Amino acid sequence: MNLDGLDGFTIEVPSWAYGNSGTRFKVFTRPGGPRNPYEKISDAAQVNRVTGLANRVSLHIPWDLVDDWSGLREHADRLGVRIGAINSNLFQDDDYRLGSLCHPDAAVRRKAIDHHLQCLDVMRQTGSTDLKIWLPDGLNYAGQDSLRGRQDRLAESLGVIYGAMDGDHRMLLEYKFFEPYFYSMDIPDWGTSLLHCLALGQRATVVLDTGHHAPGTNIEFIVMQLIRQNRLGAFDFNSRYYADDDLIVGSADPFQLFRIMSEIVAAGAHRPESGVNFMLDQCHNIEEKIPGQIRSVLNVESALAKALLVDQEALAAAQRAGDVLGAHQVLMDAYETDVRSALADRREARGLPRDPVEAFQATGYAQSAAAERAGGTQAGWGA
Ligand code: RM4
Ligand code: MN
Repeated sequence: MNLDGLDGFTIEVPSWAYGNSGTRFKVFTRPGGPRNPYEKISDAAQVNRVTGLANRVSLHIPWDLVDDWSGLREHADRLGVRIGAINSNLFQDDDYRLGSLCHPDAAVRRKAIDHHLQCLDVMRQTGSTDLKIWLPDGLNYAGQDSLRGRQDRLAESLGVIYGAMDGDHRMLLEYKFFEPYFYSMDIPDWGTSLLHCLALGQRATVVLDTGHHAPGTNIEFIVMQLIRQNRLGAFDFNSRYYADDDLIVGSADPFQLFRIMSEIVAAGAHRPESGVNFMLDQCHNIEEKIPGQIRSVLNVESALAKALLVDQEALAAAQRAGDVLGAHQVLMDAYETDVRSALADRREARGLPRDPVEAFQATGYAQSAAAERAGGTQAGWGA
């Protein structure tokens, strides 16, 4: 089984997956939860240690602000990981009730822009090159504000942020079709995100969060189209049944994940030089967090491995011949291949444990963290 295409493939993990999280009704705490960004990075590094696949950690600002960035950077270095995308936060301030970058009041827009300038500074301090923006702006009622006026304000605000970026910085612009507002979001879909990116310039790219679409949306089509335009900057992987469920990627619909990875492989976008940042954006509310992240990383690896097995020549031949069932069969043959032992062999050959979850449990890390971190204030979703 040729899985060479996995060489160099990595997945970025989010700092917020390790802190306490919960539902809209209850944030659950568990012993050993990280109390600060250093401990979040320590937890994240465990995922890389047993999978060899996750050497970057995304930060969320201001949740992960520290006084000494070089200290945090060295801490990450020592643990074999580095700081990845810097995520801004436009959804936890009273001033943003009616929006942030789209707000009707120029002073609020300025505040939101300034927050991004702060994020750019964090990038300079941490060596990060990706500024990730999820815009929570939107309307709950028709007539509440001008739909068009808000797009104009957004374009202007993004232009200021883009203009402040360094030459090696990228803007990653996320879309989401509903929530926290329900009549209209200001970046509800990939088309809107892409239009803003095209207007901004080459270094503005779209983030596709797999949980941010209406049920039934053909996500792999969007993946194909964005790659075709050279504007797929990043993935936020997770799974959904109903809304933005943020469950473990590949748990709800592994076949969808395979179809997405097949479009990635068909375009060669799994290779590091493609510039697509494969990230997780998940919360582990009821399951253990570090094992949940390990499982997630392995699910993406497994879907990619299967996608690499697609016989591209046979597929193209069947498509040329109009052989509908034959072409479909080529995909299904790859999807139905059991890649588990081949992946375990590959891990072993690279000095990694065959079963990463089991290996993590055997380290006793969770128990030591629970003992060492007792008594402090745990970082929650938003702290
Ligand atoms: C949003 C979006 C962003 C994430 C926040 C916490 O729904 O997916 O990527 O940063 O949640
Ligand atoms: Mn996301």
